[in-house]
Amino acid sequence: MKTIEIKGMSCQHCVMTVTKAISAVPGVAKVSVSLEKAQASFEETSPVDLQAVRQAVKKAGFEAGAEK
Ligand SMILES: [Cu+2]
Repeated sequence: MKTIEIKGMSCQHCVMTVTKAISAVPGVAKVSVSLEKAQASFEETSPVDLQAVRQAVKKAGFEAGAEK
């Protein structure tokens, strides 16, 4: 499982948006986003390009920080 920091989320709607965005990245499964911890965790069914995850988060209007 991988976990990355997500900046800019303020409500459950943001959580939904980030969850959807990360879920669409190839190889990603079981996305779990925490508003309190400001992070997103996911499983990999195949190696995931973290840059693609960051890009997807950015496109959705948020910022992905460091991997935890
Ligand atoms: Cu929100």
